[in-house]
Amino acid sequence: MNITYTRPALQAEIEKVAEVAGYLWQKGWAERNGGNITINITAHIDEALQALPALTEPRPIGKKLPHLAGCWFYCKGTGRRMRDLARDPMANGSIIRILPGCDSYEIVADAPVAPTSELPSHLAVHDYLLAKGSPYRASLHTHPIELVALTHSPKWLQKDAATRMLWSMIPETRAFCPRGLGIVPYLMPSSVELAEATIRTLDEDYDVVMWEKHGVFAVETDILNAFDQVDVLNKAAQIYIAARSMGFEPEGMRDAQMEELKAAFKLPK
Ligand code: 2HA
Ligand code: ZN
Repeated sequence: MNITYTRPALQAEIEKVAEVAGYLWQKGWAERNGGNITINITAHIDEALQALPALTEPRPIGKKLPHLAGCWFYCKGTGRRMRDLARDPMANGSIIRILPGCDSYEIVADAPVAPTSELPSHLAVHDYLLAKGSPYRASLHTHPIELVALTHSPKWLQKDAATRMLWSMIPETRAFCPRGLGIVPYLMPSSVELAEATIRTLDEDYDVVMWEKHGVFAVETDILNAFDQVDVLNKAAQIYIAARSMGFEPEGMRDAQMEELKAAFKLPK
């Protein structure tokens, strides 16, 4: 029995995961088992869930994350495909709870699907978000084609070079991704170094971080909003590439137009 069925708020969060997983697949951003989703669902955990026995023995996280005391997460399963999550998120992911001590977890529902190999990095990001009092509860890693393509040129790896170009392609980009695109130079996937660099870059006040020649990592209040930020940024990259394919360098919005937008939307940067 799927434990979310009788809990509309929790069910709604899981349905958002399925919806976004479908978009990632349709966009070609989620080949094979590419990408990850983790959601902090602690706010939706009731006493009956608290009392559920674990499906597995405690498993080590690999680090101590003190702000995750009492937290629960939905996590994509390791090796699972986004296109399968889209059909059945609870068969291709699982609900885990962090155990007292904050350095281990157990799988509680619906089936003992082992969480993503990126779990320590995702949990470290959630720990960081809670520590700073952020309302963000969703984290998304995916491989958006045009954004990844940009990172193959050193030009777009300079701090905020891609941000300024992307913002200037279409006004919505700055309005809806007001913190722009942080950059993390290439690091080994799943490494501690990559997790640490991601947190450092989020802390420089970005919601979306670009991993050179790999993909993006986005955080937001929920998974739909995390997806939207990446979608808006990637759309701007597509416009840039479309202009280049037509044989010219796009002009971009003028500085005065960008400043006008910043004032009108009261944007942070
Ligand atoms: O887990 O994309 O970088 C699948 C990935 C890891
Ligand atoms: Zn990846």
